[in-house]
Amino acid sequence: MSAFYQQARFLQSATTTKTLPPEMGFEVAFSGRSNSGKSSTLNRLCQQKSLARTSKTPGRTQLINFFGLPDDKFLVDLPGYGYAKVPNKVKFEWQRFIESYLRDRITLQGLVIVMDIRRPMLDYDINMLKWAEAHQLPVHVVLNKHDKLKHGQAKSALLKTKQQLNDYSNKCSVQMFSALKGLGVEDLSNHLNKWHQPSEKYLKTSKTK
Ligand SMILES: Nc1nc2c(ncn2[C@@H]2O[C@H](COP(=O)(O)OP(=O)(O)OP(=O)(O)O)[C@@H](O)[C@H]2O)c(=O)[nH]1
Ligand SMILES: [Mg+2]
Repeated sequence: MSAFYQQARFLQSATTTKTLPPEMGFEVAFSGRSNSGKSSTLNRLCQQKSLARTSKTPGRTQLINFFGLPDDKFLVDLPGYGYAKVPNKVKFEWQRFIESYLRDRITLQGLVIVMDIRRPMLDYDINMLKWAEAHQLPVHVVLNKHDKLKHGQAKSALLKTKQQLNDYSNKCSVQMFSALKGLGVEDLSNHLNKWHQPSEKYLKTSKTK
């Protein structure tokens, strides 16, 4: 179990570009459909029950939440798209804000897309993957709620998703996970460790700044 991620602490929330923390170090963002278990995955990774707020009500995370780790490393919990009970105008504003964060944030090293293993690769997930491919941002897909399926079904969901990810030209990987049972934490932390290092994109951009 990685003791490194247990040191995560809530840093700040952002609702607009102006309230984002300064760009420094390396960060990894967790995205995915509402209710897929992004916040639960973060909590399990960091072995803290209530680091990120989770809820049975989809749309609970309505802000971009930043969590700090030692050595200027960060984890970011993004709001899920889709279900939030807010007016369309507000939804549109969030969407623009999240898109600008994903597009412009030079410290962003990779995107974790959390999916419910029973319903992986839905429209929104595909849009995120296409977007990440267009920006050549590495993606790690976490098939969460593994505990909800029998082993054989989970295995075939993993294989199918792996095949689908071959269609994308950016670096994509996939694993099974259960935030509830704590399965797959080691794989996830090993993967994130690779991303918490300077990427070519970061080195190029920081040279031109
Ligand atoms: N069975 C099972 N339930 C899970 C698992 N992970 C999360 N859940 C449940 O799924 C629901 C949503 O979890 P959250 O972590 O709040 O999901 P989220 O993706 O952060 O949701 P938003 O912030 O609304 O976008 C909660 O009721 C969790 O308890 C898991 O691995 N297994
Ligand atoms: Mg959440």
